[in-house]
Amino acid sequence: MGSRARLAGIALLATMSLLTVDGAALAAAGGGATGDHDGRRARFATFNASLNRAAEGQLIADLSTPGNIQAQNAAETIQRVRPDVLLINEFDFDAHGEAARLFQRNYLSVGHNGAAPIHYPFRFVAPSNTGIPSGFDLDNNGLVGGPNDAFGFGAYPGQFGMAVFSRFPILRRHVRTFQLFLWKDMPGALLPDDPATPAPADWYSPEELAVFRLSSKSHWDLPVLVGGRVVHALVSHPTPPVFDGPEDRNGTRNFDEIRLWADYVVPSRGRYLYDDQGERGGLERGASFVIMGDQNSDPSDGDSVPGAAQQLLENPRVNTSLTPSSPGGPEQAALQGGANLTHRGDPAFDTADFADVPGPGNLRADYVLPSRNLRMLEARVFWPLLTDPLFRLVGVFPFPTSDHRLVWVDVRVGGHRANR
Ligand SMILES: [Ca+2]
Ligand SMILES: [Ca+2]
Ligand SMILES: [Ca+2]
Repeated sequence: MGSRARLAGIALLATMSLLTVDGAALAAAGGGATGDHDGRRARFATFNASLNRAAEGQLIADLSTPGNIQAQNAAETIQRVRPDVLLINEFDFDAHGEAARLFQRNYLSVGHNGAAPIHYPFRFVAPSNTGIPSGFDLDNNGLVGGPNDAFGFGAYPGQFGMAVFSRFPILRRHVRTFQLFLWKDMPGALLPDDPATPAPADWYSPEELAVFRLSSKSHWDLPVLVGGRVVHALVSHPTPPVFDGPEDRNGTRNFDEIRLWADYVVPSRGRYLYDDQGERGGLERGASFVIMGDQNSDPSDGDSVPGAAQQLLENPRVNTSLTPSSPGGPEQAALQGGANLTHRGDPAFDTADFADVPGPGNLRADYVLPSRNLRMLEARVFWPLLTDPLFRLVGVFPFPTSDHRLVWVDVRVGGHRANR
């Protein structure tokens, strides 16, 4: 019997044995949440905070003291929004979770510019495919080695990784990770083609496909206990669809990395998936989830494979009754011009400030997408107007914090009929 089957009963068990799990931490989790009195309102957020560094160990060094300005800005952004469950993308991985611990201690636990400190009793980090040498010439430049030949783009193992911070308990024994799932094992995978040869789908050799991992970082299913109910945080960071050639190896991979969660949440489609522990299949029917992360795909603009983001946005199990928006997105699109002037998407939904001339312009790249059985209460992108004192936290290029904006959604877990 797999861990997923056992998870069905976990909410009741956890309610019965709250204090035996981790009494102090659970009290903090319930007491500090944005939560209404029954603890079932929860704020889920995704933030590509650009807490990556060029050299291994540098992020730990930067976070070891409280003086790093960019990390202060990221922490203040989080303190202003006060998420209950937060995914940080581009947070360099280390095996002992040292960077995440230091970010909590030296940055989140310290108030910045009048914002209150914020404490997350629960954290999760795990290995990322970025920077792990594949041993193959994946970019076909005639050499083996370097960031482009790693299982995911990166200069050292774990660069551009992920970290989750939570005020609610993460059910660690029921976490599923998909770091090792092979791209070739996805039925109908969009395997890239070398246009210089007549054979189809042959950019990667059979030997390369035998080891090629779909996830450029990892995909994690983290069951979080909110008000006695389990909500699965489904987090990832698909590769940017650019930085390649006519074979579009990154665009096709981006599409299928997004597809992993799109299939995972639909029971009839997710049977082919296997996690890093060898367990097969996707989410059980009726489970609640929130898909979070920088998907590197805008539904209408930019360079991803058409339909990539729609796999989630038009998914029968995903709740899109509200779309996170900001006042700053339209203001900056108008001020920055360039590619933004020809975009089809509403700039109020933009979450990333990319180059405009030349460049893709500002895009909707970062998503927080609850399941339909969670009621969406509010949805925002943290992108203040130029006149707002907090604009200093987002700024303009070169950015004081990140080229991405924090995106958050409030949901109500249980107790109400879900919206459709
Ligand atoms: Ca190479
Ligand atoms: Ca070919
Ligand atoms: Ca821009």
